[in-house]
Amino acid sequence: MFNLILFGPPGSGKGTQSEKLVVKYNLHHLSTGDLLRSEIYNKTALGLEAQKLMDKGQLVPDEVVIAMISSALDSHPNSNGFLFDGFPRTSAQAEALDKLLELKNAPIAVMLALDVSEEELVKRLLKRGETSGRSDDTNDSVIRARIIEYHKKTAPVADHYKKSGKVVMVKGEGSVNEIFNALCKEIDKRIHGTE
Ligand code: B4P
Repeated sequence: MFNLILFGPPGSGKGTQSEKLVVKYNLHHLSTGDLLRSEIYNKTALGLEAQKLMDKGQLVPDEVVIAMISSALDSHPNSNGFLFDGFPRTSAQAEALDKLLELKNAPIAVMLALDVSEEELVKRLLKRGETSGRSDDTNDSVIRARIIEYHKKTAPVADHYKKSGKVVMVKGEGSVNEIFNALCKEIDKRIHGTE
């Protein structure tokens, strides 16, 4: 089982790259953002609560997303591996994930961290907001709040994995294919021992 985390600030391209990586490496895509948006779409109690926080650019409580990930892992016992997209986003989520994967004897192999400037992030998200219907993408101040939340609570997650030498920074600006190729190079090194 090959497990990896695609990491980076809001709008860095995690979702975009994940879609391509899961096809190439036959991994199961676990995006907490997508799982939460599906709860919102289905108007569940969890979705209604999550929407209030997401609309302010804030994170959803750890216990909610940890429970979602735990049940998603249980539903795919024979998976070839998981690509975690947008999770873990806090140190508590990282610790919980390590414990869940310990039970499967399949720790995180690598954290690939997309590096993108703040101006580019805001530009991308406002552009997506024009067509996505995502309420957290249409307002400049909500986007900035998400980036502040990222620096405060999410950036320390990389320190957690740096301790075990698992973090690789990848340039997240350029064409989608250029970035995809750079990510594949890092994955191939770990899967096949080649580039
Ligand atoms: P997420 O759904 O995780 O999404 P994101 O951070 O907004 O974006 P992502 O990095 O995936 O960017 P994308 O590829 O789409 O989070 C949304 C919210 O959910 C959070 O704010 C939080 O409230 C909540 N949440 C989620 N997970 C949580 C957790 N674990 N704990 C607590 N709360 C949680 O790309 C963005 C745009 O850029 C797209 O329009 C794309 O087309 C464009 N783009 C991508 N690559 C590009 C490139 N190379 N060049 C130009 N444009 C590019």
